[in-house]
Amino acid sequence: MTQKIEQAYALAKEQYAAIGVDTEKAMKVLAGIPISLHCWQGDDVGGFENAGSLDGGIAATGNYPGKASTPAELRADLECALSFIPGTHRLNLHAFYAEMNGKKVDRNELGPEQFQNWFAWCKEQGLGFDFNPTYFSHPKASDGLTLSHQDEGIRKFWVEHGIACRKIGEAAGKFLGTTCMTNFWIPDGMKDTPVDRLAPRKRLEKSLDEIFSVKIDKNCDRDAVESKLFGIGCESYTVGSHEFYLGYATKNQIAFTLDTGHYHPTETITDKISSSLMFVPELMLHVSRGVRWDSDHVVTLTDDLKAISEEIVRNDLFDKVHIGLDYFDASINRIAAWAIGVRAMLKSLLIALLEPVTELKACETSGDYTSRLALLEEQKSMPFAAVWDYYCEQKGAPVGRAWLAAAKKYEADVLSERA
Ligand SMILES: [Mn+2]
Repeated sequence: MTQKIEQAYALAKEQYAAIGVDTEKAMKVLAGIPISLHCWQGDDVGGFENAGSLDGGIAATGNYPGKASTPAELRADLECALSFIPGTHRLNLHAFYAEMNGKKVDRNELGPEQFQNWFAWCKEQGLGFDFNPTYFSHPKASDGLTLSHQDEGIRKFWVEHGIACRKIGEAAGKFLGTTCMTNFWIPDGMKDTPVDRLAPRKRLEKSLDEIFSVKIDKNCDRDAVESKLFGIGCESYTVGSHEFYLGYATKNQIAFTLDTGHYHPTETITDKISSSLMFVPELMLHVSRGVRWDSDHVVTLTDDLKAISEEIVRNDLFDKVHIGLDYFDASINRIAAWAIGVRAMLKSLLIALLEPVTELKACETSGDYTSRLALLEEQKSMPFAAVWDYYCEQKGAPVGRAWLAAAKKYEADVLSERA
């Protein structure tokens, strides 16, 4: 521990103690919050099926050299990113990152055997495992419809994929001893105004009912459903809209996923956290940063991000809110993209954990909105960075900008050697 970091922390600790905030406790809570690290930032949502280009209304822009193209490369890159991130976290994997070992296994036939290397790697790295069925970049999804498809054969195929994925999640949860969150997002929608908005939604409900009717161990795997506003090529209608899935999750008491990029450009998810949790048992967050649209920019320490963390911390929702990231920027070093996003997420949580919540709530309860506003404003210039640096140092993660030089070195030594 360098002396300067210790001295800065000691001063910050005193300053926070003076307003009734325990920095040691804040760091202890932070260390217990895992962030689910999305594998798909590492290869621009490519997957390992070599099925062709990315579709499903999502797009990664940029062509930065050195992206991972094998499971071994992706895991090595994740290990590099994780070395820049303090704490113990989770892997969020999509089904099309399966390892076939020379066999041809279609998505409806996937099983835990195609994910053994991922499971073992998570165990070795001390990571939890979250999972996602992949309802895009596949010939049977080429017309933009999957679980809501009018063709019974195609719909059934995707139902089978969903069931297979829940079993994979269950196997992962059992193997790793930590519950897997399996998140369902489908791209289904239409480019132009549909005549019948109802029938596809009825088919989607039927498909989900069929998928979730298969019994799995809830201690090992739990289901989450993710809504969306629109995608590229399906601007006019999305079958799995916000209202559809909030209703479905409420009716069936499963987790609801809030993706920060899946709402209107001026709409944030902050206020949806407490209101959804009135009626659904838990939430999965897909934290992203949309710029003008669902552009999936790297998460940074914005006011929006801080507001999300404040909601979680002020209401003590650590057991009910699962935090995952969901973005993909192909225009910069992909490992740096992970490090920047996860570090920003953790910083926002720490900032929230360093708030004098009891005092702020007392101001509000007593109607002293002057003090509420004044204290929130003063809070912004408290020395959270000294606590963050100390936390990183304690956890053996790089302090401040130090990680960037290590990322550049990995780029020069490893990424630049890739075809
Ligand atoms: Mn998402």
